[in-house]
Amino acid sequence: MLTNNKNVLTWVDEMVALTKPDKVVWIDGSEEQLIALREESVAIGEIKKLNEEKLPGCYIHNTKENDVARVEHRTFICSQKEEDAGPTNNWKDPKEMYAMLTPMFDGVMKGRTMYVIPYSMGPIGSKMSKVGVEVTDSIYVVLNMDIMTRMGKDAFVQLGDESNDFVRGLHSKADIDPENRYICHFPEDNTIWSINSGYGGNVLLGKKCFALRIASYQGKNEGWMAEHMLILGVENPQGEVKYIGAAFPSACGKTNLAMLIPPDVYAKQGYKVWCVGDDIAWLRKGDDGRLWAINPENGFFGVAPGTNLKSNPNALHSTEKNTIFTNVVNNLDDNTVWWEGLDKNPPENAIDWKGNPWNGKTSAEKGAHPNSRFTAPAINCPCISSEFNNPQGVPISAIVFGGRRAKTAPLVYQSFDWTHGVFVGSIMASETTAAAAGAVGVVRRDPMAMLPFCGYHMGDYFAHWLKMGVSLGDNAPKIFNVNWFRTDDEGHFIWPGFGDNMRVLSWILDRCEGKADAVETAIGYEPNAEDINIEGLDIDVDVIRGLLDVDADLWKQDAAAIKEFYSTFGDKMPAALLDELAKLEKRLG
Ligand code: GTP
Ligand code: SPV
Ligand code: MN
Repeated sequence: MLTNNKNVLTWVDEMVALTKPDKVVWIDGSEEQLIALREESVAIGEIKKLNEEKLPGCYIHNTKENDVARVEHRTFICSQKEEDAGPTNNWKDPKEMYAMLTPMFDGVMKGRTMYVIPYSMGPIGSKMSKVGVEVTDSIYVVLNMDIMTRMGKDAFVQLGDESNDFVRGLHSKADIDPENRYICHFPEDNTIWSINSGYGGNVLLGKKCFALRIASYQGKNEGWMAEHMLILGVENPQGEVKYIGAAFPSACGKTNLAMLIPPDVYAKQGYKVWCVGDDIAWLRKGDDGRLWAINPENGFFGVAPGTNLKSNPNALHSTEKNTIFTNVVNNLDDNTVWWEGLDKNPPENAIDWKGNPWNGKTSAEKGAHPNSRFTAPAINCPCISSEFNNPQGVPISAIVFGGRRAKTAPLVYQSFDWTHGVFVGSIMASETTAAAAGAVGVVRRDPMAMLPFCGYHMGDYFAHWLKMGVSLGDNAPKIFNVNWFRTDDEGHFIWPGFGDNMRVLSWILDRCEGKADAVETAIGYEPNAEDINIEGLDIDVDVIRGLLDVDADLWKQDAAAIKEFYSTFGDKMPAALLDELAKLEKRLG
């Protein structure tokens, strides 16, 4: 036993009585224990060791073919009252859900080992951090949680011997049966139950389940925010660093933006970008009245396809050691990994993500799953921020929303004020991606990139955002919206994106400091096309003008769709946002 905390011990006893494992192993986080677990995981064929010279400490894992992404249709928020989950979540009465799941968990770990994983979301010793305990029958989960969280006995020190404030996570792979797969949250009980999956977002319970769904609910009650945001710092040539939090939906560019390398025109002046986090931010008003953010995670669970030395060298370097790859290609010639978009030289003698022989030169099928991922320690990242472990977090100057929009949304615009900024976040829409099961490329509303992750009624969530703005007052960050994904008539992306997104961040920070001009449009403040630095790019200012164009007809159609979307929230929809919509319609004419 690693703790004397009776609340933990009683709960673990209950979970053991329910799932009936042959053996219970408490995870202390020691290297010795991890070495033994990696060996065991290799021995049972769950993971395979990769080339120790080329990829030291790295492993590859394949999930079942039916188990490659989050499953939103099988994800539930089980609050006492249905209206507390709201219309954007699947809801079931907690009593009914426990009653349905209990027989499924009964004896599910017979013949297996239960691993008890204590972990901290956020730096050990930070007032903003919170503790979770996950019990699981998967070594893969233990090894991933080791990278993604502060795992082991320190987490119990963080919790203390008396506290009952920890998130109880129960996970079993069971039979990986997609028909009986459930990812269930009981926000009022600080509890998550997940069964019949082995895929990241469904089973690494510290991530989306705790750090967003449960934490967003806690944040509403405790006066802070849990958001689907990267955190980055931009250092100017004088050495001052300003921090930005940016919310984009899954597979829409958070990891890439968080680690961007400024283009030459900025680099040679001395600009640098530092990564604090790539997926989740916990934000709180500090003693100085500003908004401060920590990254609750300790690693990156990043999208592999498209990651290469040109698009995101920092992410690629992060995966060069102590990384777990899931659902990528295994190159058998040198026992390394490959995925679409890594380079133009796919291996010929390889195993694809389904575990079949694969020849990248002749096969018509993709070798890596579009949602294949790497789990890499944050400390591996060449541009990891010096503030990564700072218990205070970092002060946020700007909040940026964004999504994949082929047409409507311009490259960048700024909200008129906080309330309008909350409106801008609430009307976000994006094309769906492979990060969740279901159709890809369909435009859907995804407010603040939180549609699949908000653990309570989205109308109340909007109200919470508005309240935070009142509390922050003049110290509130400025709010912006970006779109890297506008396409031309042939469907090609117009904006170069990736490192060149620095050119847009630069305007954003200049606006925060009152150093850049703007034009008032119907949707918000936009840069003058000339104020986006295009030195070194092979596009001219007219292209920028086009990217900033606001098509009133498209926006009128969008306004109608927003009205319909808003109506689903009934009387929980804050009047201030309905008012913003009316004002937008008026400005559009
Ligand atoms: P999650 O981990 O699912 O939350 O995703 P994410 O938001 O971190 O997305 P990520 O940075 O992994 O990018 C997802 C995909 O978008 C990758 O295939 C990238 O190559 C692509 N992408 C990222 N940034 C840009 C950009 O600026 N322009 C274009 N065209 N594509 C981008
Ligand atoms: C996302 O889908 O937003 C991810 C990956 O970051 S997962 O952990 O599966 O949620
Ligand atoms: Mn994400």
